[in-house]
Amino acid sequence: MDPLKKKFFEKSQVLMKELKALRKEKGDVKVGEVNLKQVLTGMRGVKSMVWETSQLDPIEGIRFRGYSIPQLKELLPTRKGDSQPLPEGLFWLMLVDEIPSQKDVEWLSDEWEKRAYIPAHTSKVLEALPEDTHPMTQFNIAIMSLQTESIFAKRYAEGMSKNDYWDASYEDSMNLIAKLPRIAAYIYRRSFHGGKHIEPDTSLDWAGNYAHMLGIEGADFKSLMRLYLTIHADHEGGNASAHTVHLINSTLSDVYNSFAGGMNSLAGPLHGLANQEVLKFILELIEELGTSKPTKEQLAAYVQKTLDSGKVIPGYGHAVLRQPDPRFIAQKKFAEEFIENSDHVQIVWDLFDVVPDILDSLGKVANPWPNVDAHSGAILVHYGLSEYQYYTVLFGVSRALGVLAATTWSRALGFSLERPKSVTSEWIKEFVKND
Ligand code: FCX
Repeated sequence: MDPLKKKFFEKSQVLMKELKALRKEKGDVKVGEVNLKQVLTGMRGVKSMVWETSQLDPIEGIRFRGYSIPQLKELLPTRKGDSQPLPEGLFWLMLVDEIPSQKDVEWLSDEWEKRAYIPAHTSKVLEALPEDTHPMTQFNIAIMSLQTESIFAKRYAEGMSKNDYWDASYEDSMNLIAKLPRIAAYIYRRSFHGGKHIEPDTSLDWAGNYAHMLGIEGADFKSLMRLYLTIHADHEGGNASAHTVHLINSTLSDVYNSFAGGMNSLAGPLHGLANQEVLKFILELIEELGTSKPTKEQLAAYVQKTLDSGKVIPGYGHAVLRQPDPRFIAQKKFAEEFIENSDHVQIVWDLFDVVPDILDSLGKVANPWPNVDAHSGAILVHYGLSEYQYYTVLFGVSRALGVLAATTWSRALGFSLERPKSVTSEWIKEFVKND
């Protein structure tokens, strides 16, 4: 058994027994109440699932196994000569709740490299699609085509014991994570660079190699990708993509089916597609205002006009957060350190000064602050990755780390098929009649 899997097995066995006992002894303890507003507005705040890998606080933002993003930047191993954390380290932490050593992350980089093989039919499936198919659609189709490789599905068909679900799920998760940068880079090169693909550099780490295969060279972009793929990895279990993965996987559908479903959630503009929408918004405002150096007054008027036309301001607001997103702040810090004289970055910073007051003035927006998607596009454009239709794929590659670590836990802990209760509006009217 590999060292990560062994650690996971030992830890998950202990927790599985604890949770079993808790369910038996304290199963009737109430963990919260649900009001009608929560039923009518997307179940906000209803505690209804266990997600080991991270937890979101409205004010502090995300904590991965208790560590904030600034703490992770200090604690997680980096590649020699680089300042940004390696996503391998975050995956290790999320899976086994331990900060890994340098040797551990090097082992994981090598392990993913060994598992990165893409079957020939995946490129054939992609090549059958029109080149202008949205990259997220291609990403999903490619993931689904990889389902032929599922160890879980194969072993289930052979009669696998439920005690082994976690094992097959771990293997599928490791394999899928290993393959994602290759299929994601393939999609980028086929969509935007005439299918001129770039061979992987196996001496690089997972994120560095992805940056290389995208065709954007330079140490700073590799550094950015390490940070990007770390900070987008997980946002507890209730967000739409994570929850979709959790729901699908609860049916014992394998990791490939589950992750593809999650990516379909991420492809929505209120969720992961917001990163493409933000850059589109910035490019359109530059076009309409006729300048790439608009004043804050011009920006404010443009934002107001966007709201008046019944649209949202992409990259602002959040279902849980009530402060500027620490993932936005981490990207801002990166831009301050690495990028000089970018009009796009300056617009992002000026919007940060202008948008919250305007959203607040509407009197209905729960969180007027920027989220993770408000910043990424402007930095990517600086390094030459300007095709914004691709941005959500980057988010998706990263999101695999969190949701697949969490899914491995779900199978080890033996979580049940998810099945909440729905009601009709007729039932609601009747229920509240005498209140
Ligand atoms: N611009 C304009 N209006 C906004 C807004 C924004 N950025 N954010 C919220 N509102 C509006 C809502 O549309 C809603 O209006 P309504 O009552 O007329 O329907 C009202 O404010 C209350 O919504 P609120 O409770 O604040 O927010 P929700 O929890 O319902 O929705 C999202 C949260 C993120 C969906 C919302 O803020 C939004 O649409 N933001 C823009 C899209 C975006 O950036 N999404 C990315 C989010 C995230 F980071 C990610 O998943 O990647």
